[in-house]
Formats: sequence, structure tokens, C-alpha cells
Amino acid sequence: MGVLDVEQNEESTERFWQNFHGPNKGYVEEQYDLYKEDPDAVDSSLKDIFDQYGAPVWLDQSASSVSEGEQAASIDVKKLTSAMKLVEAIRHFGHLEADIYPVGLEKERNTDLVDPKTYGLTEGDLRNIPASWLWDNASTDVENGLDVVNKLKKYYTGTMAFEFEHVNNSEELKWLNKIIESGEARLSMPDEEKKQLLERVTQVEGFEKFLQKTFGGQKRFSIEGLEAMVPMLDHIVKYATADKTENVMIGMAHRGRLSVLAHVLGKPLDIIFSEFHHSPDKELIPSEGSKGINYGWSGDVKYHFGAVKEVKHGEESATRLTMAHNPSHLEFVNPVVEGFARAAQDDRSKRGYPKQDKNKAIPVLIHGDAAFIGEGIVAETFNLSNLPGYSTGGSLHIIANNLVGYTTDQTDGRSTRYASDLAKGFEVPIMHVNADDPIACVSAVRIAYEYRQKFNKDILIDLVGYRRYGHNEMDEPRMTQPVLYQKIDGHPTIANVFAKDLEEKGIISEEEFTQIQQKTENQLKEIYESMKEDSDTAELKNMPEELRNGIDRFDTTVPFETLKALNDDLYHRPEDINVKKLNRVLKRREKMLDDGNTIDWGAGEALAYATILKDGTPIRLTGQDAERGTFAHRHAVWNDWDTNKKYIPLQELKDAGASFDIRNSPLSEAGVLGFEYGYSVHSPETLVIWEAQFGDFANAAQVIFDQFISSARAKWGDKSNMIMLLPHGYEGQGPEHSSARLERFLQMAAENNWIVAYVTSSAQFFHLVRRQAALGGREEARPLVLMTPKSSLLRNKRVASEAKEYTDGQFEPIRNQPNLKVSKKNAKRLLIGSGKVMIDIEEEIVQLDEKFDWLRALRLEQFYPFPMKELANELKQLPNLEEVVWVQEEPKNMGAWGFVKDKIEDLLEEGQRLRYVGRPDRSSPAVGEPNIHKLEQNEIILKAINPTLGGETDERN
Ligand SMILES: Cc1ncc(C[n+]2csc(CCOP(=O)(O)OP(=O)(O)O)c2C)c(N)n1
Repeated sequence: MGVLDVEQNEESTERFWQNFHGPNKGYVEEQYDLYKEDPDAVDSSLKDIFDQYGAPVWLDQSASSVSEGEQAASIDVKKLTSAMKLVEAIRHFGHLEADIYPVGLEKERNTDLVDPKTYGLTEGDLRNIPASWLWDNASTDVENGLDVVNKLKKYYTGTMAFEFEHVNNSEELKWLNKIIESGEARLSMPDEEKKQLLERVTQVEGFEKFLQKTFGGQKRFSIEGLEAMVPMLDHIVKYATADKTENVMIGMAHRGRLSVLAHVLGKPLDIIFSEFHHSPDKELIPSEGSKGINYGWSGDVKYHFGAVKEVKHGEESATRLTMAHNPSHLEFVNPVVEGFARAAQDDRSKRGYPKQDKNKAIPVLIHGDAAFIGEGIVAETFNLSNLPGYSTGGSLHIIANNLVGYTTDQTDGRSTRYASDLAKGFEVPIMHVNADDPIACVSAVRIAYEYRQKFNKDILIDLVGYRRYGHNEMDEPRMTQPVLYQKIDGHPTIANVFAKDLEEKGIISEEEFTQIQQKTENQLKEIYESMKEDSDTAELKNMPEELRNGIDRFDTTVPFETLKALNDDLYHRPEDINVKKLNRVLKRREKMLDDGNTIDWGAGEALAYATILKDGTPIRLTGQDAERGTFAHRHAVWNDWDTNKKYIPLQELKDAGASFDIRNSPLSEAGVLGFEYGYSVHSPETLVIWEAQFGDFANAAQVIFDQFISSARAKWGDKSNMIMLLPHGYEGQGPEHSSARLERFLQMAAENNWIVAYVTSSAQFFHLVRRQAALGGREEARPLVLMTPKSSLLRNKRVASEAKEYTDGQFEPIRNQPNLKVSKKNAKRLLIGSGKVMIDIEEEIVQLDEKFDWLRALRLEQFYPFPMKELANELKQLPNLEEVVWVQEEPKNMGAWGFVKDKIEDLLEEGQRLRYVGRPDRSSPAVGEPNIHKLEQNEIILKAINPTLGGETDERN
């Protein structure tokens, strides 16, 4: 317990001051006078004393109350303050000397920061100081300063070490320190439990050894050196089931995954063995293992699959353990698991914000030591931990610290002392534990669990062990870490270390340990031998039939009366809200459904969400500045002029049957998108929408798109119908605010993995978003990547739609270019393009006097699935067509050209040709100079609609 945390009363204060005699009293008085004038003028230890005990008591008492004898006995106050410094140093720096490395170059650690000599103290000096002066809550066996130092060193420098000084909350500190200094940090385990713990680590070791012996040369990313991780997870599950927690959600990488799947998630061993059987050809296996069983249709290696297990506690309830599937990309699963957990905690059944119950799910994240400090997504995920829209009430983090990252030493891998140091900035308490001491490991888990339950905040255990093999079992670590591995080679296994300890304490005999080992091996052999011979021909799977079709058959129209009622409700303003700056916009929107008016983008978006909520589908919408909208078009949250109080109309709708969660996200793409994706997978009935501030920032979340959103269904069978809104369009804002990199989403489009669209009217947006909501929870579900308008277009009348398009229409993958009436018979050129450039062209055509009876134009509003049939149908109706011109504002090597080219060509008849109008190949998506942009844009528009200029634009450097 820190000096400042000591609970004190009058009696203890008096007792404290009574220990000063003779000349020291004078010194203390002098120092106290100084302190009164300026607390920082005295030594920090004395300041601590004065802060805590106030004025020396004798200043208030008559001099006669101090006996002659007391005055004579003198104590050197400087020694006392030095001793106090030493005691505090043990609390803060004990970890530097702690026995937390089972093996390795840092095993023997010493720091002068906790050496009495550094403070000018001898053992005799310490012995002279009464224990209570240094440690108010010292137990009775602690009599003097030396006892204090020895006892605290035992607590702070053993196989458990603590780093809490970065935690600034006094209640938390008090709680943590109390556990340590009361001697309760280490669980006092009955012998029987110790035996069970030994049995557990022996099972884990036996499992890994059996795999090594049976499937030698195959990769398994053995847990050996960190076997204690399994009982640690056992304990988390035990506590969670006792608390009737509905969900424990685990995210972890490859290291030790098979062991955790087998022992914690109960994945049947015969399935694990059979997965090893399926990869006889070691040359062909992917870098991280062999073929896995298929959860999706194209599958994944076995080290990436997760699993689900129900653990019963009593008759009715059960705790569901979920280990998320994850890609090789280390740490990116973290925000996804947090999203799962938040989805499991939120009750979305009523209007308003969802009601969160933090006890419904506990996230557990297991990290590698190199990846934890190296991958920025870890920091992004920590930053979510205390935000109202993203908090999951505390995650339990375990670093599986095996001292090496692949072949990279810690000294090359991080600039920090510990792998865990990143967590300090988030005030996360850190415990380091020696993986050779399983009791310490499970003790740390107990503290972590209780801390999470009490404070609802993240906590971290740095489980320090080693890696018995190389990065995988075929990798030779002695090439790169020869000294370390010579030590590891000579180091007994954890089970052996622990068994020896228990033998020495008479808890178990050598024979009993041998029997445990034998039993484990026999069980594994039995399962292996009883397995049926399975053939080596892997089974080919197909994607579900439902994914091949079926997105066009949802009725997304809404009757006018319903729209009207919802619109009225949306703009009904309670008396006590003053939205001065918004009044004009809201007044306009109120009337948008009236005859002769049109519904603009912002109003249409609100109506889409309102109707979805009325249908009982919850919505979660997040992104940087999503509440107002980057381009100030959304205004989903109104802030009162006088109080700043928020009012969210979509949460107040009388008819809403579900929650509307809207959050301004922190400045993160990968972390936030991963979270939203996880949320949508775990809560398929919720329409989850993430908005990139500008579409191009989505590339900061590329791993989440590549490894999760686009491919998770085929690999793992995970379904999501989430929407990603990516503002896109060339408005002269330069290379970074123009393109959402449409081409990348189209390049990844296959197997109906997602829908990629770019719509040009508010009604199209309305129907598309409603269709996406309708897909939720169905086999047909898939994500939607939607290019959305930016400033200029959002307010453009041409994207506004009449009410009848909402009440009668449906989403059209191809739209006719408005304001261009041409007889199909006369059309010589079919112009096809998407999004903003088509609006620019519409505006140009309207301004010109020309009839354009030779030109037909279509807007491709859904790129993927490509509307082949619809386009073929169009082409059939143009008997005199000579050419199709694809127009785009993106450079030729970007945008949709590469994607549509072959598809359109396939539809052409002989004699018809396909040409391209747009920017030439470029390395940067857009120019920086607005005037050049304008010139380029005009050239594209003119070429697209000029009968002679049409065709390829010049390549330009
Ligand atoms: C984002 C990412 N970069 C690189 C890799 C390749 N890789 C796989 S494991 C590994 C080392 C990981 O070290 P550590 O985090 O300490 O875990 P360990 O494997 O030692 O348990 C690397 C570099 C990867 N999987 N993911």
C-alpha cells in the first residue's frame, strides 16, 4: 500500500509522531515550517509524511508532555525518510528485480533502485526503525524496517510483479495495493487443487508432445513454454460461469491456439488429429499450417479457426465461450472480438440508445509479445476501451510472452522495456508472471478478473515464458538465438518444474507424477488409434445457393402515410430544445414530402433509417463525425444551443421498434471498422453502418477489408450485412479527398462476397439501405460497400427524389440518365458511367441546346453483382448502336474501368466497340490544383457527349 493510501486515524497519527525525539524534533519542526510555506520545498518523503500525518502532534501539546527519556532517544530522521523512499521504491520498481523470467538472458535481474545501499541504509539502520513508521498495515510478524523491506520484496519481486504506478485512480490503486500487501495476491491453494493444476499443465504438455511425435515436421505453433495459459483461461471460464456471464469472447493468434482449442474450447481431439492427417504434403502447405476443416467453402488453415463451446452452470443458463476465427495478420482480431462483446452486451430491443449490460460478455484477448507492442491496432483497440460507444466493461489481456518474435530479439523489436508498456498510457494495471509458476499465473488471473468486475476496465497479464521450438516446429531457432536456446534446451518443462516443487513440499510423489504423464499419453493414444482411417482427398465445398441469387426480391417501398408520419415525427421538436443553427434545414426537410417538393439526401437518409427502425431492426451508425456528417448533411444529433444537450430524433420516434445507436468514432479506421464488423457478425439482426470520413481513409483499415469483410464468409462462414459508406467523387479536393479507391473493392469482388454500389439519388439510397436491412440474419446476407456523395452532390437538387420514388420504386442497378430523352432507335452511342461524373454530364446536357438524339446514357448504380442481364437487355433495344463509351472521373488504372471492361465487351455485338473516356493512368488518384481538376473534368464531360471527340483520352504523363 502506498504511503498516501494508508488509512489512518488519530491514534495512529499520534503514535507516528511519538517516535520522534530529541534533535530530530527540531529538524522536523523546521521542515514543517518550510512545508507550510511551500510543500514542495521539503524532501518528497517528508512532504508525504506531512501530507499524511499533518503537523507534528507535539506542536499542539505542552512541552511537558514529552518525557526526558523520550527526548534522549534519538532517531535519525534522514534515515527514516530514506527508508520510506526505499519502501516506495520497492512498490514501484520491485518488478525490475522480480523473478519473472523462467529462462533467458534477463533471468538474473538486479536494480539498485530497490537496494538499501542506494538510499544510504544498512540492515542495522532498517532494523532500528519501527515497522509501523514505514508500513501502517504491516502484519504482526513484521517488527522493524528490515522486516518491512524483506516482506515487501517478497510481495513485489517474486514470480508475480506489478506495475500500477501509471494508474491514477486512487480507489483502484488502493484496491490493487491492498491485495498485494495483505499477502492475498498469491492464491492459497489446497493441495488437491495444486495437483489438479499439475495435471492440467501435464495434459497440455502431453498433447503438444504427442502432436510432435505423431505428426513430426508439421506446424502447430506449440504452446510449450507457456502451458500455464490453459489453466489461466480455465480460471477465467470458471469465474465467468460462476457469475453466470453469458459470453466469454476470446481473440488470439496462432501461438498455442491448438492447445487452447483442445483444452479450453473442447474441440474434439480426433478432429484436430484428422486435420493434421489432411496435410501430408508439407511442401504445399501454407505458411501457417495445413488445410483446415471448412467452415466457409474455401476454408482456412487450422490455426485460424475459432470455436464455440457452451459451459453449463445449473439448469437454465450457460456460458458461451467463443474463440473468434482470425487471419494470420496479428492482433487485427482484437477490435473484432470487442465488437462481438459489445453486441452481446447491448439490448437493442427498445428505441433510444441500446442498454448495455457489461456483465453479459467478457472479452479476453491473447497477444504475442512482439505483435502486441508492434502492431498499431493494439493501441487503437485500447483507445476504444473507455469510450461510451465502444467500451465493453473491461477486457482481460494476456501477453503470451515467449521472448522472441519469429527470429527477432526483443532488443530489435521494441523500444520499451516490457512488451506490455504500451498499455501504460491507457492506465491499464499490469502484472508480469513467471510462466514456470502456474500458481502465480492463475493468481494473476483471479486479480485480473476481480479488477475487471469491480472497475469495468481493462487489465493485462504479461505471461513470461519461452518458446521451446522455433517460430514453428520446423524453424531452427538455434541459428538466430543460439545462447537463449541452449538455455531453453537445458530447462525442464513447466510440468516438471512444478512437479518437483510439489514433490519437495510432499504434496505429490515422483510416481504419481509419472502416472499423470502416462495417463495423458494413454488417453491421447487411445483417441488417435480409435480414429477411423480418413482419406486424404479433401472435400470440395460450394458457396451456399442463397448467395447466388436473391437480393432483388425484397419489397423496400413504404406507403406514403407511413413516410409522412415518420417524417413529421422526425422534425417534431420538443419545447426545450433550441437548435438555432439547424432551424432552416429542419424546416425545409419537414416539407420535403409535400407535393412539388423533392427529398434531398439528408432527409432521404433519415427516412431510410426511420422506416428500418419502424420495422423493428436496430441500427448502429458510427464514423468520424457521423452524428452531424462530415459534410454537415446528416444532422442525426441536435445539440441544444444553450445547454449542448443532445437530442436524437431517430431515438425518439413513436413508432420505432428498436434502438438507434449513433456515435462519433475516435480517429481510427482499422480499429473502429474491425469493431463494427465484429458487432454486425455477432448481431446479424442489427444494421451496422460505418462511415469513412472521406472514402480514401478506408485504406487505413485495409486489413479489415481484406482479411475479414471481403473474405470471412468464404473462409470461416461468418456472415455480415454491414454497410460501409465511403464518400467518393472528384470535386477538386486533391489526391486524398477524391477517391474511395473503388477499384480495390471491385478487385476483391467475387463469390457474391459483397455488394459494391454508387447511387445517384436519395431514393436509390433509401431502397438500397432498406434492402440491406432486409438481408440481415439471412443466408443471403452480405456487406454493402457504398460510394456516397460528398459536399457538392449532397446538396445538389439532382440527387433529390420525389416521394413517389420512395413509395413505388425499388433499387435499380442501372438507371436511365435523367433529362436525356432519346429514341432507342436513334442511339449510336451508349454512354455508361457512375456517380458524380454522370451528374456533371446531366448538368452539361441540360445547359446545351443540342438534342443529343444519337446518345443514350445509363448510370451503373450497382457494380457488383454486375447487372449483366439488365445491361444485355438495354443493349438489345438499341439496334443502331455503334459504340459503348465508359466514362469515369477516376484515372484509367483506377475506378471501375478495369472491372467493367470485360463484362461490357462480352455483351457487344460484332461491329460495336467499347471506348474509354476518363483520366489517363495515374499513380496519384487526383491532381492537387483545383483549376487543373476543372479543366480535366470538363474535358472528360465534353468527350463523353461529343459525337466526334468521343473515345480514348490521351495518355498523358
Ligand atoms: C501483421 C502481421 N505481420 C507479420 C506477420 C508474420 N508473423 C507471424 S508470427 C510473427 C512473430 C510473432 O511474434 P510474437 O507476437 O512474439 O508471437 P509468437 O509467435 O512469438 O508467439 C510474425 C512476424 C503476421 N502474421 N502478421
